[in-house]
Amino acid sequence: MSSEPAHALVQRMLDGDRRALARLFTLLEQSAESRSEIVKGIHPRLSGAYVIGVTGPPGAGKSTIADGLVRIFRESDAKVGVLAVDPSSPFSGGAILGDRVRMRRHYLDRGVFIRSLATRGDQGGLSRVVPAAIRLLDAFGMDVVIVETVGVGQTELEVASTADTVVVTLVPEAGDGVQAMKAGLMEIGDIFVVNKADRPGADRAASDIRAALALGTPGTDWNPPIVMTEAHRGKGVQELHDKLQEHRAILERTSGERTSGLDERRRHRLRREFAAALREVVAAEIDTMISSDGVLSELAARVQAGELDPYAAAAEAVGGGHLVRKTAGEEASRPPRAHPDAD
Ligand SMILES: Nc1nc2c(ncn2[C@@H]2O[C@H](COP(=O)(O)OP(=O)(O)OP(=O)(O)O)[C@@H](O)[C@H]2O)c(=O)[nH]1
Ligand SMILES: [Mg+2]
Repeated sequence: MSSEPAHALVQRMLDGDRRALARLFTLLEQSAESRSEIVKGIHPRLSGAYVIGVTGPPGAGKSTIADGLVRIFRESDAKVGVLAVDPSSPFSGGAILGDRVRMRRHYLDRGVFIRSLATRGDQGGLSRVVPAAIRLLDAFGMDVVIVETVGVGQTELEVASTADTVVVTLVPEAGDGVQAMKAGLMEIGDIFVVNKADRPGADRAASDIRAALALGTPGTDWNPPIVMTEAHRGKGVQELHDKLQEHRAILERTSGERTSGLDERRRHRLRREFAAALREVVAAEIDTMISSDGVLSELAARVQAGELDPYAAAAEAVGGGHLVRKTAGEEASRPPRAHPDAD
């Protein structure tokens, strides 16, 4: 049963089977092959779920906020998927347990699906797995997908910034705002949250954020709002939800011939997804070609013999068009290429 093929699982998932959905997530994380098969299989069933990114420093309350948002979205019957990327940050080791406790509350609710993705240490993992996971939840019928990522590191920021609406969560602790600026969080936020507003310094944090935002040059008709929350008590989360809806409405607005901001963001996301898929496919192709007879293994041998440095060899492989695996027929019918060193 564990070896049920991906396409069969996809069929069951599309019929609403949650266990099939869970299995598909495991496959997505496991291999590039099944990832491509799954993404292909669900493609006709995508319906453009709204993607909300929740990012910020470790322990800021992102999961608590996501949980509060789920509750509010469910009141209007919207189906919600949550992806928690690397929830077990070393800074708040209790998070996994916390996530599990919260998860239990939504466990019997068929309109909610929460999944943790472990991609830590795998630089490309995030950009490959997260978009595919969003697609999976979309195909399952989720109206909204919340993606929680820790706002540290370039890859995390890039993943977060491809959401339709990005919520940056900060806390009143001294210096947090400055760190956020350094980490590049100020640039990607559509909505800022000062969580743990029950702690001293919340107003100060909000005015720091306001000041930092004023330095930027957004040049749009959206002025990122700052929402104060005490997420552990559910306070302020409704206001955050309302701001999310407002931002979405503005993004969906089109004026004249101009494409909507939403289309623009999604095009950006699709281009990134394409680039990630391409890198994945090309990398696999290189591994195949280099370990079988052909120009790449010859170049590898020359590097091994010290005749060429690895970069010169790579440049020759690309420049010579050797990354295209040719069939026997093609090889025969093409005129021989001039050797790049010939002149
Ligand atoms: N005092 C206070 N504590 C809060 C508030 N919101 C969340 N917490 C607590 O802060 C801790 C961390 O919350 P999480 O929601 O797990 O934070 P997170 O940002 O998801 O953490 P990581 O995923 O590990 O980065 C938990 O113990 C929460 O109960 C708040 O508004 N005030
Ligand atoms: Mg968390």
